[in-house]
Amino acid sequence: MVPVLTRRSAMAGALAALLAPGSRQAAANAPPALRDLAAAKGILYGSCVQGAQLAAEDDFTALVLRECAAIVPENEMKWQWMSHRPDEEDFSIPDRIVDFATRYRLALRGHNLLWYWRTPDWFKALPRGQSAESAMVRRVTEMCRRYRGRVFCWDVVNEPIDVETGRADALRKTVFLDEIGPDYLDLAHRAAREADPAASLVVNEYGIVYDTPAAEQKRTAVLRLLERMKRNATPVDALGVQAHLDIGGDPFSPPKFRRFLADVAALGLDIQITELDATDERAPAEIAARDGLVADAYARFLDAALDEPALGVVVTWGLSDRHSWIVRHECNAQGWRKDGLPSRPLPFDAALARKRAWTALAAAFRAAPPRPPGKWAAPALALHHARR
Ligand code: 9MR
Repeated sequence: MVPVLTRRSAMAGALAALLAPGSRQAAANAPPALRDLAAAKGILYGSCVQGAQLAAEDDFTALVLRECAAIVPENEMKWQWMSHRPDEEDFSIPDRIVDFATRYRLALRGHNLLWYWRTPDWFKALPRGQSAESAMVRRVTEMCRRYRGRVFCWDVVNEPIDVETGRADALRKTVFLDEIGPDYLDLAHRAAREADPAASLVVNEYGIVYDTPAAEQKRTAVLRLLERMKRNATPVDALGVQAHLDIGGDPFSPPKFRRFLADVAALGLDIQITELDATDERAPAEIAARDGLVADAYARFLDAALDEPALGVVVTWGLSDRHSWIVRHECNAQGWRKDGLPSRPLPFDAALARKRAWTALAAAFRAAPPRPPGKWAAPALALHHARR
C-alpha cells in the first residue's frame, strides 16, 4: 500500500493542507480509506472520474487518491468522444487520465472499446461488411496496444444484450450486429486479446440485478452469451455487473442474484461490480431518510455480491454527489427527482463529507470473506506498473 500522505503530498493543492499545524494528527485520526478496507480482503475498490474534474478540483482529486485504488474514465475512452473522422482518434483525451493513474499508481479500468450508443457517426455510415469490420478491429487494436500494461481490464463490448429483440441469441440490435454480424463480439474480443494478452476482457452489462421477469430473462441471456463465448474459445475473463441501483423501485432477491453470480463463476469467470450507484428518485426529500435508504440499498446489494469469492473488483460510478450522471440529469430522465432536489447517489456528498453509503461500503468490505491474497488488487497494480 502506498501511504496516504505520500500520495497526497505529491499534489500541490493538497500539500498546503498537509503542512498545516495539526494535519498529521488529523490524518492519524481519519477513518480508514475504502481502498484499504477493500484491499484488506483482496478486493480492488475504485471510482469513475473525468479528467476535467481532476484538472480543476484539488479537493476532489485528493479524495480520489485517498479512497480509490482504481479509476475508470467516465467518458474519455468512448469511441465517439475520441473520434470524429474515419480512423482518426484523439488519444490526448484518455491520455490525461491514463497518465494520472500511472503517476499516482492507480489501477485503471478501460471503459469501453465498443458501445453502440457512443459509436462515431462516420462508423455508422460505413458500407456493410469488410470496411466496418476492419474499422472496428482497428479501434480495438489501437486502444489495447496503446494502453497495454497500463489498463488492467477492458469492457470490450458494453451492453451487448437486449432481451426485447426476440433474437434467439438475445444480442442487442446495434450497428455492429447490423454491419458485421453476430460474430462481431468474438472478433472484438480476439482482437483485444491479441493486442494486449495480459488485460482481462470483460462483458459489461446493466439491468441484471433486480428480481423482475425482465432482469431474470436478461441474466439468463447473459449466461448463455458467456457460455457461447467459452464454447467458441472466445477470450473472455469476467462479467461486469453495472449495478445502477434504484431506491424503492424493483425488488431485490439476494438468493437469486447470488445464484446468478455463482453460475457465472462456475464458467471460470471473474466478476466485477463496475458502476455502482443508487438513484434516490423515489426516496423522501428529507436527507437523513434518503441517505439511509441509499445506504440500505448499497448494503443489501453488496452483502449478496461480495459473498461470491469470484467477485474481486468494486467500482462506484463516481465518488461524490458533486459529480454523478444522475445528479447532472444525463440520459436517465426516469431517475430524476420530481421535487427538483439534487440526488444523493454516491458515498460522499457534494461537499465531500462521508455519507451513510460510505459506511455501508466500508461495512461490506469489512464483512466480506477474504479473497486469495493478491489475486485482484495486487496483479492489477503490478501489471499497471510493469512497464513503467
Ligand atoms: O456517466 C456517463 C455519462 O456522463 C455519459 O453522458 C453517458 C453517455 O456516454 O454515459 C454515462 O456512463 C454510462 C456508462 O458509460 C455505461 N453504463 C451506463 C452509464 C450511465 O449511463
